[in-house]
Amino acid sequence: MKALGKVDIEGRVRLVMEGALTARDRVGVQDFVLLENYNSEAAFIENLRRRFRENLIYTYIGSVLVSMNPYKELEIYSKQQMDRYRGVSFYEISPHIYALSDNTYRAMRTERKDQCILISGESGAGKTEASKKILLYYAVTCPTNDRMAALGDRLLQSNPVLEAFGNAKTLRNDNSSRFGKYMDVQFDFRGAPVGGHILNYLLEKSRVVHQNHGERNFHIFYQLLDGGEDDQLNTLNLERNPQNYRYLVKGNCPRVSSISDKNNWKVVMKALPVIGFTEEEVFAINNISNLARLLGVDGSALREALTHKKLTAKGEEMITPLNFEQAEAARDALAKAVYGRTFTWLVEKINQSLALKDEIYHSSKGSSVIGLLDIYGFEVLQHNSFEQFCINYCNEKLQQLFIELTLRSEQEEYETEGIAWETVQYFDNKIICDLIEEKHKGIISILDEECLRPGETCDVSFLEKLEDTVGGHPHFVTHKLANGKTRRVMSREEFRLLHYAGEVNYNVNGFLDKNNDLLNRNLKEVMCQSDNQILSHCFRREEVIDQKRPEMAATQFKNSLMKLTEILRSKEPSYVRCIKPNDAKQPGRFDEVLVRHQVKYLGLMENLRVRRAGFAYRRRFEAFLQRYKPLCPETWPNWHGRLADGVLTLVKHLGYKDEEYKLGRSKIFIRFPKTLFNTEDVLEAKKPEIALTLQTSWRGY
Ligand code: AD9
Ligand code: MG
Repeated sequence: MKALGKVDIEGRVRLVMEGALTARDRVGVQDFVLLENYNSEAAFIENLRRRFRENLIYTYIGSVLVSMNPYKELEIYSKQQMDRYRGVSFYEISPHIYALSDNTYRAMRTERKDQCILISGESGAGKTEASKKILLYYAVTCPTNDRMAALGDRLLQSNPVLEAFGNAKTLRNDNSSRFGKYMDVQFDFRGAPVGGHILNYLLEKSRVVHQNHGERNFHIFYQLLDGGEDDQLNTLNLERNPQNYRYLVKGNCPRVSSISDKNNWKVVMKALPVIGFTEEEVFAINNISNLARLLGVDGSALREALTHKKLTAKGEEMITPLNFEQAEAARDALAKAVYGRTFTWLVEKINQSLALKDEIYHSSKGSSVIGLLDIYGFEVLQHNSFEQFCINYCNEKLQQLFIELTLRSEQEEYETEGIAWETVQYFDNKIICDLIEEKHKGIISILDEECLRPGETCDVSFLEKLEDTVGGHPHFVTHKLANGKTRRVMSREEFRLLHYAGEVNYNVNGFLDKNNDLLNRNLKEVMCQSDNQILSHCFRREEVIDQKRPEMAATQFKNSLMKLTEILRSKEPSYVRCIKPNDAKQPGRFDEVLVRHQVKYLGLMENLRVRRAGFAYRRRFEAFLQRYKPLCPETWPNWHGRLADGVLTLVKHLGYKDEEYKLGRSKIFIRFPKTLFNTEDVLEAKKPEIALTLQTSWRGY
């Protein structure tokens, strides 16, 4: 393929691959709105496949970026590539995560409106990688001075630290995020990044004490054992082999070929001081990695607390011994609490380091924000539990927001342009969100009630309660209700939700405990006396004295999601929809069944239908004229009248029929891709005649 110098719409010379200009058939269309048959899922998937084969992993649906995980390093993320995308209009150049990053940034600067980028997709689809690329783009391309450069560094360095503590190897992804993350990057009036803030969502704490076969505990444990200095391990009384630890041995998977724990340990240890952790804090963090020992608390008090339960009944304290299982459960609860709270502390510390400094804050009036959401994707495992229930509920909420916002923005665009809106049929998943979250009647409320109800409650009584209350709901099924009607056999301990993304069976075992998330009071008492500075920060005396019950886990999560949707609603959204090509984590493999499933549940066909409601393609008058004016003697070389009149003269000359297009206030809307392709072909054919150095093509690559 030969590189040619081309002039783009803004008159700058760019390099374009010659072959790509004539390769629509080989590499598909770069925007799904240009598919002839936009209702055909097969055509959609074929387009994805062609592009994937050519390593073209990005494709648009209008302004939404669809990203395929290539499972290999592509040479498309260099500084030169970043420069290519700076200040360039979205559709004038091949689709890229940098184009979306740049576009969002420019929208923030010119419209002075807060932005957010929502990244979704199933586990292993490439969400975290995408969010890192966006952050890198801003860190490299935004204006900065020395002080700000340090901030960019801290933003980037927070990633390996959070990943060490919050990510783990799962069957689906060797580096799976086990927490949700929303990060705000704040920019000053000059467009320089000046601050950041992270909100974290529901860490999967149960992983600390249990891992499924082939999975691991959080990366940090293996990093410490593999990468820690001998002295360090001696002080902590640790040995290198992870298989010797109860909490690390369950998945029987101490090593992962794609991961170097030793190197990652070095990266984390380097990153911690950059983010502002003191030496003592770094040491204290290491201590926590050694959960079984060295909690910095009095040994006998801990033993007592782990084997006895303290209850207050009618104002009197009673101490009862625990049986073996109860004591094990108490130990696990303690480990989970310690890890979970340490993680929260870590995020707080990172936030302090990223916080907008006072003096910058006051000088940055009119500053704006870009928020980045990288949250765990929809999960269907062999056994789905409370964690999957929360994760999938979260995805359900985000899908609802996505549909609502894309529809709204389309309608608004039509309104602004003065073009009649044609109603689109789509599935509104609000009904499923309600089933889960509705006050008093939803699954979460019923779960809370069951946790609080005095007397004998258990997971099965929760299931029965569900059957009584939401049994008639069209998206809810259990063994009893199924009545032999379902295809898949269900056990008596499961309920099934018909999510927008597909059916998932949840096993109720452990739901009550996980929702309660309680730590015995005497364990809390011991912990708040810890002389480890992090733990004494995480376990406060007030908590022991205050008898009020904190909110249950699912309700806490529900409330934090409500807040998150409010934040997102207040900003201008952009979307990255990630797709995983195969389950084997291999490059070059395109598993059609798997891809089709994701296209379905990401609602991409729906998205395309909304985007195509009536019109395939729209373009601002000046851009349209600039590109096609050589095709009409009256508009060539320049049109001096009103832009709309120029466009009208041009399309009349080209023979557009009335039903093929509409003129809005500032844009032309074209109904069929064919019309546009024909015009492109005319332009191509006329090229030698008009002796024009062709502008960058928008199609086909
Ligand atoms: V999960 O819901 O946190 O389990 P993610 O975040 O969607 O999941 P992640 O970004 O971690 O997936 O990607 C999984 C792996 O795919 C990465 O570790 C890379 O090995 C690979 N990947 C993803 N995107 C790219 C890419 N753009 N280029 C190269 C990639 N490799
Ligand atoms: Mg991730």
